[in-house]
Amino acid sequence: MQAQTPFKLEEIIANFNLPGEYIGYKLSNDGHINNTYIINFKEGSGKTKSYLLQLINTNVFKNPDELMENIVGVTTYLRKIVIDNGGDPERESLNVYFTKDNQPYYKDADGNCWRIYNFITNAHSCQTIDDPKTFANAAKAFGKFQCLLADYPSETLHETIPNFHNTVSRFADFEKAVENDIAGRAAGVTQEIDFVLSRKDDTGILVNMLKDGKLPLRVTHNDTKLNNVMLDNETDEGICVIDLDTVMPGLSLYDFGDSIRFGANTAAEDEKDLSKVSLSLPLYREYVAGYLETAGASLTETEVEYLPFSAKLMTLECGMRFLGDYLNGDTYFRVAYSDHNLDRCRTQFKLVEDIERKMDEMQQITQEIYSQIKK
Ligand code: ADP
Ligand code: GN1
Ligand code: MG
Repeated sequence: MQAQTPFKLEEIIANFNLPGEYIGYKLSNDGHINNTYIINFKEGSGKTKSYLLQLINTNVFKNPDELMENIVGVTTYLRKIVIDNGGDPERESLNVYFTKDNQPYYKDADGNCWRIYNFITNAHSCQTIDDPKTFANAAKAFGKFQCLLADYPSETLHETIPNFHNTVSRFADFEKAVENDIAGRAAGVTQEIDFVLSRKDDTGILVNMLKDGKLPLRVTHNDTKLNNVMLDNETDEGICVIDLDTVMPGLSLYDFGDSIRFGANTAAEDEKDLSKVSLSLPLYREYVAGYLETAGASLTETEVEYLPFSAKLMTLECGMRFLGDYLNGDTYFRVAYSDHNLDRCRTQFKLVEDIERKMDEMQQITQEIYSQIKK
């Protein structure tokens, strides 16, 4: 049965130039931000063809014109590379479908902004890792993505969310959320708040290194969750990196760290039983190997040295964001129940503690793999 939607999708879709007859949709809301629908069409040949329809979250992305300008630029650039390399652009790149008015998104009468992408066929995204090789495959895809965008004109990219991974400004936002205590929840979560406050010094480390020219600014994805890469159904290889809303200048360490945060956790991001949450060293190893295989040659030694720390920092940042949103009354991330953001922040903090314990081993694994690659 198809899930309920408050929107008249048929009317929205009619504003795009899609061949065939619209026959229905399926919700695909794995992400926490946009509303995603797989829409199906019956073509003249009788075959069914799917597209990906998304309601852009304009509470998060305040300027949809700039957002889509970035995405059209990046997808056009990547599509050309895929074609030049003899690949299949329908499966290996996201392509934006324009409206009948030649716009990259459609704004309905209520101001909702809708976009349509090609649907990546015979592929899936994962929430958790069953086979460790899958994680290495995701790593290769994200590493390759970063390399493909190495020469992208970064000055043309808009900052779709200002200071997205600026952990110093994230920390300041967090302090403000505690102080304002809009939802009246702060008194119930003092332990979690103290967890963040006691790690203030960590938040300036990468930001300062960037300022001091010790880390290079690159074009990065900035949201490298495992479910933001499509894996081939047969080979399990990472074929297309998706969710390009936050492609902006950033640090390679943001991308690496965020992947570890989500994919090397032995439990789900919102697991209530914290005894299940830990950093899997075998999965960490897989990711480092895959990532360095595709991106290693382009990284500086300092970037490699900070890979383990980035996993801790990105996990802390995400936990701080979940807790901040909980304090603000759940206005940013999609939640399924009232303490969802609180559960999410607790898993992140448990993971931070485990990463702190395992930092030496993570460093050792990283250097071991890096030295093999350098040979
Ligand atoms: P959000 O910004 O909310 O995270 P995503 O763009 O990541 O939204 O999309 C949510 C999910 O929808 C993805 O995790 C993936 O499973 C699926 N998806 C997104 N884009 C495509 C696509 N072009 N083809 C097939 N599946 C997709
Ligand atoms: C959001 O959209 P999604 O679910 O891929 C968020 C990320 C967080 C992540 C936590 C634009 O990612 O920054 O790390 O949730 N995206 C945005 O799961 O804020
Ligand atoms: Mg996503």
